[in-house]
Amino acid sequence: MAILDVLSFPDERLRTVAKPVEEVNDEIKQLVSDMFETMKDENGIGLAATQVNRHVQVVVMDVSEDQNEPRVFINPEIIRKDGSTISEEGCLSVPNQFAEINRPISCDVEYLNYNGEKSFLKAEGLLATCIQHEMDHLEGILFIDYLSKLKKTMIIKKLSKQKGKPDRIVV
Ligand code: GNR
Ligand code: NI
Repeated sequence: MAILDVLSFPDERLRTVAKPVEEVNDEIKQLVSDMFETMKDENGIGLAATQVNRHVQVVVMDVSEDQNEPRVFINPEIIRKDGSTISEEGCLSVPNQFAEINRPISCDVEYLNYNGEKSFLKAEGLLATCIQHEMDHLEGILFIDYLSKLKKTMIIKKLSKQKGKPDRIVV
């Protein structure tokens, strides 16, 4: 078990597109276990492998109140999405910044589970929002990419103050 470093914006490695997992072997299982440990340590409800600089299609999540419903999604694909809802999102890679984001309210996901078996999930509400947020990471997309230029610039300014770095970031 190990706690991994989480990349934060504007790290370009967050823009990497993840590759599908070929086989759910011990190496992937180790990554899943380290990702759960990292997610809990950071008090997150989800984590994509991209965020820990591993560019494979692996997502871990636990959106339950008591943090006792761990979920693993390997090679997830959204096969249906419906409706729309606005909810507040945050991201461990964009620390302490939150914004209202519009996404489909429900979706169906096909994926491999921890045992490498083909699985299916009907998701709505927070579960649907979170799986879409995580799957975006696997494609190099961050929630702030959906914001207007003005809102994105505001968040970037706050982030650079927070780090005390005179980063000049062009959106
Ligand atoms: O911990 C997290 N909370 C959260 C809240 C609303 C919508 C999405 C999320 S995911 C985030 C953890 C994270 O950054 N996952 O990539
Ligand atoms: Ni995130």
